[in-house]
Amino acid sequence: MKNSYLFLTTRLVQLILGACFLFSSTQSSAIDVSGGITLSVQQISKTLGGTAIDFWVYCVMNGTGPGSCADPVLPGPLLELGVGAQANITLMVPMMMAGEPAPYDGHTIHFHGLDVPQGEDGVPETGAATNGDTYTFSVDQRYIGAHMYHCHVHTVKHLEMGMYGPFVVRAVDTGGNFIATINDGGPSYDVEWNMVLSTVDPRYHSAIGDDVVFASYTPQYYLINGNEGTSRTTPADTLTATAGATVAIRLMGLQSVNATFQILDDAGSSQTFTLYNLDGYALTSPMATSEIEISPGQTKDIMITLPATPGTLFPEVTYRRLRDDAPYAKVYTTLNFN
Ligand SMILES: [Cu+2]
Repeated sequence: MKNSYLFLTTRLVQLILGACFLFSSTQSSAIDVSGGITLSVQQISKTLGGTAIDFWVYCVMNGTGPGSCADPVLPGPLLELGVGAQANITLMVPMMMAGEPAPYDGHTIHFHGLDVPQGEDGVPETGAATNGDTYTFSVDQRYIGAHMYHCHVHTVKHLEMGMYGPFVVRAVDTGGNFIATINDGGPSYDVEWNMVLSTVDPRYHSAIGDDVVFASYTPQYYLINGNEGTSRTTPADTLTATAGATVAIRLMGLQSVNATFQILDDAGSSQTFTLYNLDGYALTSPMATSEIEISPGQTKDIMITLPATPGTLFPEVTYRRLRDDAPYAKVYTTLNFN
């Protein structure tokens, strides 16, 4: 009886989720890395605050070889992996970086927060190849939730150059199909929204080696999912869901400064949500709160139940200076429900 109820609930969630994804956020569609995926790195120019800045981004390699992708954007593609499945990811490095001594002249993928075998960890100092590699590993149910990946070659430089992206470990049913729960045995949600937090110090983009610039981080641009979002009318990202839906927001801290996350209504009052996972691990007791810190390198998974009547909420991130927590800037997003 319990099993058939669970099955029906799961099936219902899958159907609802399928429908909701039709009008979810601007984020590109997820890639299940158990199917085998070849990533590469491409240089792109992105205009922030009216200034063109070069980035190096992970992207899905197309047919013409390393360094050539169909749609290279910041951040890299959303990668996902079901519990029990094996990731099969190949990184093709287009060329070695001029001006950087070996082994700091190539790239890797480091799966931040996942305990993968050392040979799959993408760290040059422990022997990872930087001229291209294949990453195979699997994950258990402890990891269901938000993680992230980034390059581990001269990380201070390459992270800043945009070499990062979201990684989500999925719960699965007995058939291995993804199910939308926040963590192992946790509540199901209707819609998922991944938010990659990052910051940009343009000086880092032209410096190499041991340049003294790297000793002092001074960001000028503040992003969510690669966009600035400097006001409520120009949000970094927008999600549209159904009134009354439960929304999982997976926050991934790839910025290099402090950050505070809140969800406000039109009147500016902060809404209560529930924190479920910290760094991709389920909390023993989920915590109701209206404000959380996302430290550099940290992930947090939260859920909010939207009001039953149509409206708009405004999730926002305040970026703050590491040294004294002084606010730099807010980045706004919009959550519509109707
Ligand atoms: Cu790199």
